[in-house]
Amino acid sequence: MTHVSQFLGEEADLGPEKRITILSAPLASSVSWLGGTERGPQAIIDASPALEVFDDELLLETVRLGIGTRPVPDFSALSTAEACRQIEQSVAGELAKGMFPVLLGGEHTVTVPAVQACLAQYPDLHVVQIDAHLDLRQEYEGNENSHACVMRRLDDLGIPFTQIGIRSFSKEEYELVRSRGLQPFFMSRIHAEQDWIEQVCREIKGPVYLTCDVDGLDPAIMPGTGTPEPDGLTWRQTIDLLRGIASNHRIVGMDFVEFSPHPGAEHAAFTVAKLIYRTLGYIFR
Ligand SMILES: [Mn+2]
Repeated sequence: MTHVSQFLGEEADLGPEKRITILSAPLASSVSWLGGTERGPQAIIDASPALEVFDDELLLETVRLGIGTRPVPDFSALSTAEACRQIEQSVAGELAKGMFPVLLGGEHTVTVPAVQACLAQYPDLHVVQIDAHLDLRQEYEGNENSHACVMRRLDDLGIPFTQIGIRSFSKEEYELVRSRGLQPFFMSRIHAEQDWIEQVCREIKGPVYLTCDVDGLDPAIMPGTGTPEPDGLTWRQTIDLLRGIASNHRIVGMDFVEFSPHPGAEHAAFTVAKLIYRTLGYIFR
């Protein structure tokens, strides 16, 4: 199969002056159940030319903002630490050029170096996490850099965060939430409180780094992930949330992680591509 080299394919050329960079981070070193996240970025890029560049909600051609795509690197021979070093450097490089970085994972671990790069530029950064999981473990299977620990590592850096779509966690993680007085947006809370999006927006104080673990979405629309959990966010809930955040706050960088292509569920890659495209439209309109 020949791969597409840029997000949106040839139609990306409709935006000659690039302001947005799609970066790929195909890291897959800490797989919990179903693998394949190393193939995630390319699968999202391959599905993206099927998008209609005229956004059906925003009624504009977001592509004209200028969306560039960097080549997908090969991380298979790198240690996690070296891959993370390269990710931090690439994101920092894009920020220094005034570009808006969109990182495609890969496992969730890639968020840590991307956030570190953004933090250097925006010291009052606030991380918004869409996810089925809290990812607050101190370590998982002996690995502190597991994808199951990513928010704990950001917490170690003292970064404030808001967690949305949560419906799977350990006793240890729940006790940490209780003892620290954290108030994640569990799915039970989202179902019970009609104004949950306003609550999310009120909680955010600084510029936003958005990390979207695609398993936050319901597996019915997002089967392409290693750890599918029932009762996830619908498409409508997800885009309403992202529209709300982008309308009220400045988003300075984002990632879409933990996507893994599964045969027979090709629509999932397209769904991630559309989610990225729609979110860019909300941010830059
Ligand atoms: Mn997750």
